[in-house]
Amino acid sequence: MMEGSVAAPVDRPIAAEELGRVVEEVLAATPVIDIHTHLFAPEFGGFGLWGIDELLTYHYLEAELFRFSPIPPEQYFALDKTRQADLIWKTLFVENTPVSEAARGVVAVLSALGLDPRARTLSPIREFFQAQSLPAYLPRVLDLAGVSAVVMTNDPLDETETEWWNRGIQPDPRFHAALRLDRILNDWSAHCGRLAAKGYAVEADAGGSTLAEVRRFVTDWAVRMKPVYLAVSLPDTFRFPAADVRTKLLAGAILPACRDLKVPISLMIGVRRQVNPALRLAGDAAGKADLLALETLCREFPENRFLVSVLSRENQHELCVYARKFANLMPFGCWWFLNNPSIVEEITRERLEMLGASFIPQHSDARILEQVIYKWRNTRRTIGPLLAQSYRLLAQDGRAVTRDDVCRDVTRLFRANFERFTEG
Ligand code: HDL
Ligand code: ZN
Repeated sequence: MMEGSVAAPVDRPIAAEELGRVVEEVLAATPVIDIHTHLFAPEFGGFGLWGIDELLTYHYLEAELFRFSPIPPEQYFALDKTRQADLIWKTLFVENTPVSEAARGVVAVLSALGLDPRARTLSPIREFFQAQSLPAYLPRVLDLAGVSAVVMTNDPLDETETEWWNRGIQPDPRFHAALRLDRILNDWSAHCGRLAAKGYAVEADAGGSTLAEVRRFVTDWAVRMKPVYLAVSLPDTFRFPAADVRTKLLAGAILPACRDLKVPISLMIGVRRQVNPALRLAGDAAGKADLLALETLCREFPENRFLVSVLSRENQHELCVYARKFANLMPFGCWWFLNNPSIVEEITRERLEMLGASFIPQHSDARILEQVIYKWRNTRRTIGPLLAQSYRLLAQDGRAVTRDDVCRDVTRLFRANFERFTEG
């Protein structure tokens, strides 16, 4: 509760001039479910990234480094993590002003942890992180971010990750699995041999018993991971149906597996992978997709649920239109290059106008633990005024809202829509 504010009775209409404050209070008091991240539960050992060196070598900041520094990428990547972080700190935070979204995010994290974002060197900051112990530090970070649950990204064909699963680990209950299918759906020819080597009778052309065996592989991993959804990122060139293996596998194995498992599939559409391979993880870009594929999937597979994010700003409005046509389509997040206040504002306003509170506004996509602090602070700071403005317009049109209304809507947007869409 903000100092000096008196909580209005929950059923009293909120005066227009109080709306901003009440929405801000309710957002601050409502822990969110972060439905797509690259975080790992602490039980995955070193897989879970945290601390200043990881924060600074985030691929968003690496891309920005190469715009300011003449260092060739291959020379940068040859440095060790500490030297990489030192160079990024000096270049983006000391020699220049950290005004970009990703750079300002590191400043926000340091401030939230009581550290000096104007430090000339990283030594004092490193000392703080070296003094942290994850069991006590992780809940502190999630509390600072107002995050109660996190969905990971789990790849059943990543040998280092599967080693952890094969040890029978039980992830911290705040961390949920999402079974990621990129290698199967986007690069079948390179990975079908690995399924065959694991005893699944699959073929390069997806013929024979491939569809049943891919379904068995996914089901076997779902038993271990207990995923809240299956997921795949898809290129801007994605078409469905098409005369390709992806169509066969999606229609004949993955979507049936989702129906068996009673989970949605998350489609993240519009990524152009490795447009500049020299930048490694920072080398991906975005492209406008043809969402006719999504229209076909939602219509032809009414028993499946589609959790969808699109990477191109130009695809956002049509995603809203499709969400009005298909109740089995749940738009979510302002993904990756869209997660900037100017674009989050535009996307969220059109979603509120076209969908009411029936969508999932945001996910963090965090790769490093502390990023949830700034990504969720930004989300609350950007979306709060938009929600308040929707209520202001509603009041002007004759229906004031109460604190109860605000609590119900914020809970639906940041928790209940996801919980309902993913319940079996
Ligand atoms: O494919 C994805 O899940 C993307 O989110 C990529 O991981 C991307 O590199 C990313 O981290 N975006 O925020
Ligand atoms: Zn991601």
